[in-house]
Amino acid sequence: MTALPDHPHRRFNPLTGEWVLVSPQRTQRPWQGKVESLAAEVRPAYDPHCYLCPGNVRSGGVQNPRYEQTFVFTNDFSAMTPLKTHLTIEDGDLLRAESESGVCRVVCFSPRHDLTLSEMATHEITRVVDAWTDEYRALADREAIAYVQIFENKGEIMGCSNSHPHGQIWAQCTIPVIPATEQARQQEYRNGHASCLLCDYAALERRRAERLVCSNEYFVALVPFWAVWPFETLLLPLRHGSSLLDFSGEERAALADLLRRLSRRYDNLFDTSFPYSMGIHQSPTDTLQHPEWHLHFHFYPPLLRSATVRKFMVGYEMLANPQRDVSPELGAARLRESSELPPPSAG
Ligand code: H2U
Ligand code: ZN
Repeated sequence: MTALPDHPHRRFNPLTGEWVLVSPQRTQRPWQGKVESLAAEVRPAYDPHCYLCPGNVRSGGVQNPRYEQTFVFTNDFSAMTPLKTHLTIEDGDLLRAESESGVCRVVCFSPRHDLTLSEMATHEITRVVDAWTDEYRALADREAIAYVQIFENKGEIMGCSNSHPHGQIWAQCTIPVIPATEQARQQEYRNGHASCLLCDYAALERRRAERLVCSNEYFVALVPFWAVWPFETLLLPLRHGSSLLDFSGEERAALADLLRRLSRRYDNLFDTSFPYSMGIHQSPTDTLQHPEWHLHFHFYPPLLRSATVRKFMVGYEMLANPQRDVSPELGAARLRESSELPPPSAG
């Protein structure tokens, strides 16, 4: 492959089949727009008003146990609920709707109100990975669940409603749009190449080493060639596995190690508790086998050039396709330079 262009070009995302416009010459444009306020608040280890802290009463009236590690409960305001009656509306090809059923869970990462994943010890993050694995297994066993989406919204600007370290799980009876697209692309690649898309991609990125951020014996974090968000990363296992269930305890501990190291790099990049939405893509839990699926995590952080300037998906991006200024290679270099030491803000 020839050198990457330093003029406007578009890049292909093989996981979604979509394109992103890259405009590397545009990073110097002046910014007089919105400036985010991410002032570090001082948080107590226990907050009597937090609905996720141990022993507190949630807004629905249920009391949390005095949990000491991770704690998982069914969301009191679930976006999907178990099915009562299935309804379908079909008025020709233009008006279509159907019931969607599911289960929503909340995963408290730690009893400590003042921590984030980056400030937790590896063995504590391993418990979070184990909780995700147990939840995935239990939900997969339910007949009515075809897909389990595990995710975390971190920081107010990503819509997180509470600063207690937590994530969510939405499990449902159909495969939602983005995983379904990734599934079709992975299947198509497997049919055409007799190999796995993300196994091949991880090997290629390790050879080229332009977009790697950090790695260990079992997992690698990199900025994908087709990244849309300024400091977007993809974290994936080096060996093939379709879901968390395919990985051993030792591998899950290695995953926790890399999650901690990557999130510390994020915090140190702009010296702030770095906001993002992250989530796990893995095999659907329908009745089929899914050898085409390669487990991976997407991190989508909105910050653009400092703790106070964020990316907005507006204008051309709402109407045409995503666009970025900072090249993925530059994003990866910045994350590589960022330290893995505990962030100075860590309490
Ligand atoms: P977010 O901060 O990512 O929105 O997650 C918090 C979730 O916690 C949210 O989905 C749930 C909300 O419905 N929740 C409860 O289940 N019980 C409560 O008492 C408050 C919030
Ligand atoms: Zn709390």
